[in-house]
Amino acid sequence: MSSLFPALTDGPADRPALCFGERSLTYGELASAAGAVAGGLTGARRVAVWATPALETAVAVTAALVAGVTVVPLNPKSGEKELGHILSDSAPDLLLTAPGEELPAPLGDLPRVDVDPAARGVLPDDRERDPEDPALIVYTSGTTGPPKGAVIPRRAIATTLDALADAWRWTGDDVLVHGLPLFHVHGLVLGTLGPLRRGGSVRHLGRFTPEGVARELNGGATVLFGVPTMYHRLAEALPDGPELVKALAGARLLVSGSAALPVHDHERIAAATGRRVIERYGMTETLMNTAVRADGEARPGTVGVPLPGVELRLVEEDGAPVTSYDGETVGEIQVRGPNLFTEYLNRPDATTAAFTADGWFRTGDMAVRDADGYVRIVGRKATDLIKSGGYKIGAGEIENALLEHPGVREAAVTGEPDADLGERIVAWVVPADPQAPPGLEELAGHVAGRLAPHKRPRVVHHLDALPRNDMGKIMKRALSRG
Ligand code: MCA
Ligand code: AMP
Repeated sequence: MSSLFPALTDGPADRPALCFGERSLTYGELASAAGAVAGGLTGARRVAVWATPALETAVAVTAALVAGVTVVPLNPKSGEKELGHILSDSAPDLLLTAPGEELPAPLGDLPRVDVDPAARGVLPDDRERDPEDPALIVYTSGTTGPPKGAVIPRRAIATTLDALADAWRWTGDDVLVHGLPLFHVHGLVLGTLGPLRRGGSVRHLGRFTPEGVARELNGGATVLFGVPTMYHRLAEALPDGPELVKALAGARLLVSGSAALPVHDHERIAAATGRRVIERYGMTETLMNTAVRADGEARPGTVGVPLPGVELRLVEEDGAPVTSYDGETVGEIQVRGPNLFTEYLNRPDATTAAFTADGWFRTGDMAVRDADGYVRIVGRKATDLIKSGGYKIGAGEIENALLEHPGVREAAVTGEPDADLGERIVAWVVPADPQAPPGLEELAGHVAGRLAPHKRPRVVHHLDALPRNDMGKIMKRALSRG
């Protein structure tokens, strides 16, 4: 396999690579800084990275990947329970972090390496590394239990980024802007490793704001990546933002992903700017599966066509593949191809269950296909998976955290539509003491502190009992209907 990032060694050294606020690195500087970090990784097999939206995170991940060391990106807002699970499951040898970060207790004795973007070293040669070697372990929620670590090999990263380059004519001349977190595939693989593989540059906003997007797109950035919540906030800001209108109108590509972009937001942006946002569809386990191509029709409500190398089929309840592209027959999306992960770490049971006997990955997403092959996602198989702000959140994980609160006797969690977040997390709680039920602030703080702030409930309902069927199973549909 060729190098993951050829531009680190082959391209002009003075070409801009990374920009986080006031701090930036050229390819020459990044190669040197990553070389210095890589020099400190001798003997390490797997490292955790404290993935703040900062230059150090990008340097740390680049260094580890070039050195052939697997990266476990950590959400720096993870609560103790979530962090404890990820650390014991992935057992990293070291933690890479920006200097000065105060780290929470579960990181305890893990040896710490402070990343210095100004350090100088010699970059290792990664051209002979095995494409099947694990590059990243990204934790992703399921319907029940704690998050699972998806093991993503080097070839999946190279394949997906090259397929997107083909679909979007993405080149080293592109300057990408985004404000996505760096501990998930969207912001890390697509948003950071993507520009580096192309030899282009990324400008990270640190924190997403419509003003930041306008500033960067008006200042030379060409492509924007975001989750639908970000596009919703852009749509809201457009009526009072002539600079933003100009910025979006002038961009080469506006790309949304991680959840469905509501047609209403799509149309508002199109009406105000004359530009259509295009969608692509992926998963932590599969990286990218489909995309609306740069030269294709940006049809609202569709995620485009399968990317080069990706086999995609729809399968009916009885396992029979859907054969008609009629825009109506619904089936589960199953995919196969070099973009897929290898396994869930330490979870052979879950890995086996995720694939069919002939190697198709079951996405759990339900879709139809139009006559010309465009895929439209219409729903999800599991009601216990919630997409909020583009984050996938398992209901079971939050229920377990709520049950650990002394004021909670029983708990059920559902998602309900939210114009900004797509879905918001709703907790249905039977209090231990009906006279003193724990309120929203209390329970939100409890979940945020144990798991992560984006997993906190936004609404809490108190009930005398949860609706259950004859088997004792909670009837969530009855809850959502009120
Ligand atoms: C509020 N906050 C709290 C609490 N209440 N913190 C602790 N305890 C509480 N009780 C804080 C939050 O931490 C945050 O702090 C601030 O209040 C506001 O938070 P919030 O309302 O939750 O949202 P937001 O900050 O406005 O976030 C919206 C967002 C975010 C920016 C759109 O949801 C986001 O970044 N989404 C991206 C998700 C993503 O990348 N998904 C990719 C996975 P503070 O202000 O300090 O931060 S999917 C994927 O990778 C696949 C492959 C794909 O297809 O892409
Ligand atoms: P995650 O496991 O966090 O990587 O999230 C993957 C899930 O996000 C997929 O299974 C889909 O349900 C959803 N998703 C990603 N992109 C899109 C999109 N463009 N439209 C609708 N859903 C999407």
